[in-house]
Amino acid sequence: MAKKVLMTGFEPFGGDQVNPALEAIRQLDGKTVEGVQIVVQKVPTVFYESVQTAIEAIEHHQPDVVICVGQAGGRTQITPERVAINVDDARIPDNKQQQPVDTPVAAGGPAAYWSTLPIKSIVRRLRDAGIPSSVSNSAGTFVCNHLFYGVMHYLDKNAKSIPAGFIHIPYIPSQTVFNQAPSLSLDLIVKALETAAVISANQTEDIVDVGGALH
Ligand code: PCA
Repeated sequence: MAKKVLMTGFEPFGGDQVNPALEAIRQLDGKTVEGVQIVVQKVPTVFYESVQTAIEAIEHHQPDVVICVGQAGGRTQITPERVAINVDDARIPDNKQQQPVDTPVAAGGPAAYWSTLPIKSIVRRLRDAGIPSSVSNSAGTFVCNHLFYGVMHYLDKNAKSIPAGFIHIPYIPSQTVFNQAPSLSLDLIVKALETAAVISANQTEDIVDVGGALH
């Protein structure tokens, strides 16, 4: 049977009109690529509700892989995240005006969860395809990290040992017309996410490759 990959994408937030994560996953909805079926779910940029929406989508679709996608404005590359941490510390309010500071995502949960996606393989494959990519060692402390942690915690608590993780993507050009910030075209982002879905569905072991950063 074809492997199924669930991709989630956030609604726009912080005054932005679009979120490239949502724009990109919309283009992948229902697609089958190299025998891998992609299903998608829009999630609100809201603490807790985002996790609830993703959990409902996991229970509905019963995917083999979960990849959450969010915008990291200012980044220059496609960045699979290495780790989710158990803290919310919001620099700006979410889309429901919640702004938690120094509170755990899950009280009593472990400090962190590692991504279980083959992040080094994804980076290597994207680079081979000429797409800028590197591993990120922090998903921040806003709703993206919150969703990443919440999904990993849910999978752990429910003994669902499927690969899951988070990929941050840069702005698309339409968001940077009036401000000096890096962007990648939507086409390239879609290609990158499609590639990440296929690798994650087909590869259980990650490769060993240098992916560290000094800061
Ligand atoms: N990026 C934000 C939340 C939603 C999104 O796309 C973040 O990085 O936390």
